[in-house]
Amino acid sequence: MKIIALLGNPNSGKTSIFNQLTGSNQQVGNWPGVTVEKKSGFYRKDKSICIQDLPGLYSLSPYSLDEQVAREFLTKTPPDALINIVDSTNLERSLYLTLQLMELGIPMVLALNMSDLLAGQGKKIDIEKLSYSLGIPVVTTSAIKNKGLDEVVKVALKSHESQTLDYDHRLEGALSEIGKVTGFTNRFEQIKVFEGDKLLLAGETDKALSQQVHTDNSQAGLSAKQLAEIEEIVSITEKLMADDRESIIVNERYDLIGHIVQLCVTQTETGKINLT
Ligand code: BGO
Repeated sequence: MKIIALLGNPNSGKTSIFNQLTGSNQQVGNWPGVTVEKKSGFYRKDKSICIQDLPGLYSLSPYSLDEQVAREFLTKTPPDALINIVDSTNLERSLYLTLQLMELGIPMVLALNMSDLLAGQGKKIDIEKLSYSLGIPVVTTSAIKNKGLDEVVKVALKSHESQTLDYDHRLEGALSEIGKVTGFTNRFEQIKVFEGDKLLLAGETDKALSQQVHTDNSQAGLSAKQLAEIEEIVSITEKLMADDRESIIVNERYDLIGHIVQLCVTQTETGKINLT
């Protein structure tokens, strides 16, 4: 049985795509211990594929219950592939979650949904450039027109671990040092340690992600000595980059997204609304 997880911002069209892919074949319940709805279902064209819906989210920081549920699922029981559903009329905002999902190292495809609305906005997205600059496959979809949905499942099943996108060399140096100190080879974990993520530093994370995605022997939970070394690495980087740890990561992501959007999105004409 292969498991494909659907992830995206609220209103990206995730529910519409889940319903199209699974039809009436759905199980609805709650995630263990919380009142967050859990929906999964078999792909209607191949019952050996389970589609797991995850709550709509903007980040993988454990601020909201929805984010915690999604993050716990992704790190403790990594699925075979992710479909990241993106509202193509809001590409810039949506890519913030995309970059975080890519850091998990799970095979992933980007579903550029609401593609039917792009022309009305006078916008065009160069799919090849977007795929090339992100290093993951991109499929154009329209849930409302049932377009591209089978293709996105097909591509998800064939996709490989996503490439790593490089940030500023000072941050990359710090992440590499954190990797040496902690033994974490997974980029998601290295970045979370750099950010000072409370769950990860407290050892609440699970080894499953590292063991499934990479064959290293990451340890959850860090010693006082390791924590002190991490604080030194972070403090040096904060001085070098003249910013605080969390802002460094946020700004690096937005810089990268800015470049990608500039490269891939063209304004063909001003979107016009006809009221006649
Ligand atoms: C309403 N194209 C278009 N045009 N619309 C889409 C597409 C697409 O590809 N995909 C989804 N939508 P959810 P989340 C609505 O409900 O799946 C629409 O939060 C309305 N409702 O139909 O719920 C979809 O699960 C009244 O729109 O997203 C839905 O990710 C008027 O996007 C909305 C207009 O989709 C969110 C729209 C009473």
